Amino acid sequence: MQEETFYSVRMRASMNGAHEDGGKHISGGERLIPFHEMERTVNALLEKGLSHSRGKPDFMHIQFEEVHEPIKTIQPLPVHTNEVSSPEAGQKLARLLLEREGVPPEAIEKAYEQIPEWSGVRGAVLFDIHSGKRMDQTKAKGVRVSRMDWPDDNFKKWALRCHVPSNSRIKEALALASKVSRHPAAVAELCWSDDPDYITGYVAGKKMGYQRITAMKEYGTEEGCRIFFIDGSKGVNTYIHELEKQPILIEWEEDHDS
Ligand code: PML
Ligand code: MG
Repeated sequence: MQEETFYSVRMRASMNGAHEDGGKHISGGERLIPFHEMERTVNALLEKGLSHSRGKPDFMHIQFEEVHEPIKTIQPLPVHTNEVSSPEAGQKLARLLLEREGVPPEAIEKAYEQIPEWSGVRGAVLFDIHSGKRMDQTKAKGVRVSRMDWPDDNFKKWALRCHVPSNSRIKEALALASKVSRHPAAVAELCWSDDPDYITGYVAGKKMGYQRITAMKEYGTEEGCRIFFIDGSKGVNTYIHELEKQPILIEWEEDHDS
């Protein structure tokens, strides 16, 4: 039984005004922590938003709130890193992995046609693999997956064991992908960063785990992507509610790794 009270801490930073006033998205962050870590966490999120390769923000919002829902603890998805020689090779592999995870080729094609117009969406786009249509109504905001975290000491142990760089970007991306993939409506996720200095992305799903791909775009570009391919017949609204509200902590146990 969970004894300690946890808090969801969220940050978003933008330039040329707030997001809702058309400002450019710079950075966001989601944490789930006990109260004694509040000061350190708020400072870390402040630092994250202030020192960003997408630019210097002139708007930042940091908020915390007590979480009343019981926290679920889950394993991180298994990780594999695919080295590719170019973004073209990376994108080709990403399409193949999406198909292997169960996304029909026509749906992949339709989604890719719309990726350029979704590159400014701050959160995730939910895309139905049956109708080939976007399901969420969140426009430029996107769906913001929140209330998840991976305590650092456990993450560091995992990173050492799995030969993955121990940085917070990977920690946050894998925590998110692990949360996103567990719901019955989730089929696969496709993601690469909107940061100009980071080109590794991933495809994730229940069967294949978290498949990192070392080049998904050219350095210097600020067009990112986060699409959740979903089975639209399996309760999209409850899925969105879970993504936003269900508190999740990642805790790796060595025995779970095959
Ligand atoms: C992001 O920076 O917004 C997403 C990063 C995804 C890839 C992280 C990794 O596994 O290297
Ligand atoms: Mg970013």
